[in-house]
Amino acid sequence: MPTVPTDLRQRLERHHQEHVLAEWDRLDEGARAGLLAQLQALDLERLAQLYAQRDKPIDLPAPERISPVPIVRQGQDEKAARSRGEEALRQGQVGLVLVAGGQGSRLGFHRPKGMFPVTPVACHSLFQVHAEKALALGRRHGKPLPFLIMTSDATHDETVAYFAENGHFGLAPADVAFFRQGTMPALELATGKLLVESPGRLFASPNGHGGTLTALADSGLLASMRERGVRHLFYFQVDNPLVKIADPFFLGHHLAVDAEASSKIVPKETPEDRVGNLVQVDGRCAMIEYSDLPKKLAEQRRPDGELLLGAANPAIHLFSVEFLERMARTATTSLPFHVARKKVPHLHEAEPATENALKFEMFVFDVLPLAERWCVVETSHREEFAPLKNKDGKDSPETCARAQVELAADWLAHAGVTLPRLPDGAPRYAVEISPLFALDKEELAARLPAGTTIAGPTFFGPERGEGRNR
Ligand code: UD2
Repeated sequence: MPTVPTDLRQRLERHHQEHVLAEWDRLDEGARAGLLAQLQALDLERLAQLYAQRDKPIDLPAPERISPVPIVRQGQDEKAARSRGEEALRQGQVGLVLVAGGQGSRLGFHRPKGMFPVTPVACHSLFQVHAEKALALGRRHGKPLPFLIMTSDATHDETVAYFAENGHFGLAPADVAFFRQGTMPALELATGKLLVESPGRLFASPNGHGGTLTALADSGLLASMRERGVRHLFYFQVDNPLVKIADPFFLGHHLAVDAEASSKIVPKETPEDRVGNLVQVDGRCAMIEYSDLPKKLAEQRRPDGELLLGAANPAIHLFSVEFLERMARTATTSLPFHVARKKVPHLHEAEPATENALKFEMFVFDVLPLAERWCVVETSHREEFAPLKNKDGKDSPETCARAQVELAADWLAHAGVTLPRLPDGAPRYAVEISPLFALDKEELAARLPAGTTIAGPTFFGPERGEGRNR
């Protein structure tokens, strides 16, 4: 039977955490081994520090150090950027990193969020949309893109099984890799004590999307990307079906300045938008969460009426592999943990009425100021950002489906096809364009059969290479 090493017991006592061993004598061999592994991975010093600083406001730079980021506008150097990006895709220099460790709890969907049926006609899942874009992009440039999917303990097994059951949506299984992010324990808000989920098991939750850095390196995937000749990784979130995966225009601008980290932004609509703000601090790119941006700064406007700090974060980035390697070596010590107060049910409190715990997460955008060279490229909500977050209202399945139909309507209009509308302006029928039918409006225009009209809910899918009324 495993025993508790003396030095571990002493460390726990020194940090007043010995209660985690209360059930030790009643645990079987497997449970003891599991608990020991959890305890040995803990950095009790750092947890104590995080608890001590729980009320400390985030260290914001003085307002005079914060300025707008320079932005590459849509269409800027379009042709040159696009062809540079396409060349990198043809050379197989680009890989994809999808972060899918979060669960759809705000959405009321108790499976990996990527499995949510998001598309307006065929009800394809977020995972299918992303995978088919990757497939189509690889086919277009004659080089498959490695597709790396970050999962968490909560989403891993189901995600892996889902891809396998669906034949990896046409991708070669060897091009798809799943890697699991790390976890962080939670502390009791009132006492700073580690929370115990069940006898022999600490409560732990995913360590935030900042965990991508160490998880990519620890899984060996970063090294295998380098061996494969991949030099840049396109990073995106699972919840946005509109994302233009490895957009050649974005890639081209990133490559033109030999950037280590690049980000897309969308114009902020109001000062109160609940999105991160991309800003410049001392000449470096940085993100300030909406909750941390002082109201006065958030409300400042330029002479033309636009918000001065109006660059919102749709969470779309490009990172050079070299930069990620450097970050992975230093990230665990240089990335801050963000603290959130949450209700966490645990062994001694099954249904907390109020926030009873502190959870800690790292955020991937905290690496942005560490990039020596960077660029920021503009996109729009309409073309590229319709995140699925909530059950109802803003960013819900309904708004997300509508955004997909509106984008399809724009592409159809480009091809000379009008989507009929109701008197209030809403589309009369839902329309969906599979990435395997067309990846962009130019491809749609080239593929649409002459005389196409929309007379019912319509899915332009890959099956017969033509639109199909449903
Ligand atoms: C994020 C950004 C916000 C805004 C918005 C755009 C943060 C803190 N804020 O808000 O500034 O740009 O996105 O949509 O990120 N994930 C993991 N592991 C984790 C936590 C999250 O993989 O431990 C993934 C999750 O599956 C999702 C993404 O990261 O794909 C974003 O997570 P979120 O929905 O919690 O982010 P949100 O809406 O707070």
